[in-house]
Parts: sequence; C-alpha cells; structure tokens
Amino acid sequence: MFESYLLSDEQFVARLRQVGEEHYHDKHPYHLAMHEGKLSPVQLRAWIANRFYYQKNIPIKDALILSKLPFREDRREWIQRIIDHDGREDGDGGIEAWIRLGEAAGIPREEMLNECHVLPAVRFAVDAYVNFCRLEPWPIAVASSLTELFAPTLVSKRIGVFEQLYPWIRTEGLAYFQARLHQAPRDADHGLKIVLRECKDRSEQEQAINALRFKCNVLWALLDALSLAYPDGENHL
Ligand code: AHQ
Repeated sequence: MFESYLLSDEQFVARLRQVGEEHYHDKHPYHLAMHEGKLSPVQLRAWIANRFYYQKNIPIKDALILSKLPFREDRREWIQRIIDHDGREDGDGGIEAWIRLGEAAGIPREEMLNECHVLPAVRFAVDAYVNFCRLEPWPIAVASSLTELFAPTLVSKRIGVFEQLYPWIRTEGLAYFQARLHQAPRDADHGLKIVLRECKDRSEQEQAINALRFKCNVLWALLDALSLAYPDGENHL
C-alpha cells in the first residue's frame, strides 16, 4: 500500500518517468538486437508487419478517448492525433506512411493490409490497449499514451540505425519516423498536461502510473511475441 498524500507535479512526473526507465520497450532484446544491426530481413519485416496492427489501432483508441473528453479545448488538440494517422485524404497520414515502410522493406501492400503476418499475441496485446482506452476513465486512458514521453529518443535512434545498419530498406520508408519526431513530443506534452490537471488525489495518480506500466507491458508483449516466433531470423511457426 502507498502513502495517501498527494504527489507534487514534480514527484508525479518523476514516478511516470521512472516507469519508462524500468519498463519501456527500448530495452527489449528485440529492439537491442535491432539497434546492433543483428535483425535478419525476416525479423525486421516481421516487426514492421506486426507493428502495423498497433499503428492502425492508434486512431481507433484515440477516437475512443476523444469521445470521453469533456472539454472542447482538449478535444481540439486530441483530434489531431487521429488526423496524424488517418490523414485527410488518400496517400496521407501515418498509417499510409507505415504501409510504405513495409513496401520499402519488401513487404507487399496487400500483406500489410490483410494482416496475414500478425501474430496472435500481438493482436491480443493491441486489442487489450484499445479496450483499456475504451473502458477506463478518460484521464487514465490518456495516461496510457504517456509512453510517448520516451518515444522521441527511441525513434531518432531508430532512424540512424535503419539508415546505417539496414541499408536494404529504401530510405523513403523512414518518413513515418521523421514525422513522429515532432508529433510525439507535442502529444506527450498535451497528455501530460491533462494527467497532471485531472489526477486530483493520490489514488488517481497511482492509477495513472499503473496505466503507463500497463502500456509498457503492451509494447513489451508485442516484442515478446516476435522474439518467440522469430528467434533467429527464421520463422519457426
Ligand atoms: O508511432 C507511435 C505512435 O503513433 C504512438 C501513439 C502513442 C499512443 O498514443 O499510445 N504511442 C505511440 C508509439 C509509437 N511508436 C512506438 C515506437 O516504438 O515506434 C512507440 C509508441 C509509444 O511509445 O507509445
């Protein structure tokens, strides 16, 4: 059991950042292997095709959260997340950019869209995230998006790793990650502002910290599934 006093904003942010320090998926062996150039084309294509199931569900979970935000000022900012991924027209947005990442790595568009490579545990982890956002109180659902506090460091590292260690991936495929470098910090700032403003007692603060821990587990489980299915670059399934 924890103390009942309210954490100061500084203490609360420090606890949130500590969750990332300990559990964010930048420390997962699959990412560590990726960053050392050790992933085979099979393993990297599998990561791209499975992460697509996560990416295509982001605007769905964001729309579920949007539907619960009571203040129009928050909705005005939050709706941008959906547009960032869905785009405003064909050929636009992060989901399209991720499909192009797949094509740049040699995965046909059809195989990205038909989810033929998506592993059962990846589907379950992502669906758990969407349902968390559907069912939890909106400040807690917002808190689960705060893994984006840690994303820019990882994504900027990933861009360099892909360019230097996986030159067989055509560089136009990296456009998605470039866009995240300014979208993620903007989103993290807005999400953090909401969480600090809305978590009014220690119990709600601890629920927000647990929501971030849950989301780290979602991202970690996705990579666990890939590690099991692609242990040494060949698909043993
Ligand atoms: O590309 C990512 C993205 O659009 C999002 C949305 C955000 C959320 O609302 O949960 N999380 C997230 C993340 C993206 N990329 C991941 C990566 O490793 O490339 C990181 C992930 C995150 O840290 O939450």
